[in-house]
Amino acid sequence: MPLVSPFRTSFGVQTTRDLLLVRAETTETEGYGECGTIPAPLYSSEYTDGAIEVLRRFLVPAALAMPVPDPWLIAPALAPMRGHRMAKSALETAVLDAWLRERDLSLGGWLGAVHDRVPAGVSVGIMDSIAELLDAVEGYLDEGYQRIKLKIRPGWDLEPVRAVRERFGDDIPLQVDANTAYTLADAPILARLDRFGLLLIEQPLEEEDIRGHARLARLIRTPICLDESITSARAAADAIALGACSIVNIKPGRVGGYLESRRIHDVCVANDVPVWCGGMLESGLGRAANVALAAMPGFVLPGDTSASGRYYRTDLTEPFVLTDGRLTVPRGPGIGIAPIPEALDEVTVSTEWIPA
Ligand code: OSB
Ligand code: MG
Repeated sequence: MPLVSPFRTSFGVQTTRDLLLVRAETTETEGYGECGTIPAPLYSSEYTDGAIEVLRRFLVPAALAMPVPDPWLIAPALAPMRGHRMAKSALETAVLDAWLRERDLSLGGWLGAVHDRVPAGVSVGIMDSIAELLDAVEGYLDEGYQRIKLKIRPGWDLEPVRAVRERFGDDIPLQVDANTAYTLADAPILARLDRFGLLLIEQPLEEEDIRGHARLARLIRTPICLDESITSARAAADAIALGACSIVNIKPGRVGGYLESRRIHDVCVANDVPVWCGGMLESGLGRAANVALAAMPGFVLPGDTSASGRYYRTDLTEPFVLTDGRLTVPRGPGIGIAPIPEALDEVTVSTEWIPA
């Protein structure tokens, strides 16, 4: 699926999204799960062809061997296979969607959502120039986005943040995401971001560097939020206990699905740690589920849950639109939304059916 504009991070640029969907069929209904992987293992160790392979060879057969397709039993059934959380999440979500549809329950209601609509933030990629960045941010603010996240990397950090503050003022909720691009030796540079009153800095250091984040937290005033490092509720509990973060980005694919996402939410709420919902440039299918999650009570910061138009000219589903800077939580059964068959056909390059 072509993106409306290239999305550059510290680890690379995406101009399209190579989308992997899992569809679970039952006798009565079907469900969808979207895999968050990108084509290369640059964000995490997972990548799309690897996810296809592990689903085909290991995960789907293990799920099909279950006596009943119970969403609570999927993760335990897949646990012998290490890692591959995005692939597991796609599979679990497809089964969960079908299971909820059979019971006429919405994902939001089942998760414990307390809001009908959720505030939307937007993640703004690294640009070729400050002028281009300011135009992009202006466009998003005009559309009503309630907070801006700037992707940063060494050499694209202080200047873009300063420029956005100078142009749009100190009141716009602003945060940055480094996607692991710094080391502890960069602490003096990161401390210079303190004066800009950022909501948070997301994942400045390596995924596994929990102790480094805890040390950095004592060297800078901007709150540290972890993304890549938080792979489970246990990882979240450890990072919080060690002082490595004071805010958590919950991205369902990264942690293996919505059940684990809910556990992370609960750990964070118990520790007074604010959470927000991250994204992987999902289509309307992944977005629907993310928006349901983001309606839970601990999600007190706007997430990377942007409208369809921020990513795609034509989404796979009815588009998510921004009204007063918010997206509406789907109410229908399951994830509450389904692909438009023609839109799905248009972008489908291959399908594979694994019979029970
Ligand atoms: O780090 O949050 C990230 C996209 C791809 C990989 C990693 C990240 C992102 C985003 C996009 O920031 C968030 C979105 O879906 O809008
Ligand atoms: Mg991030």
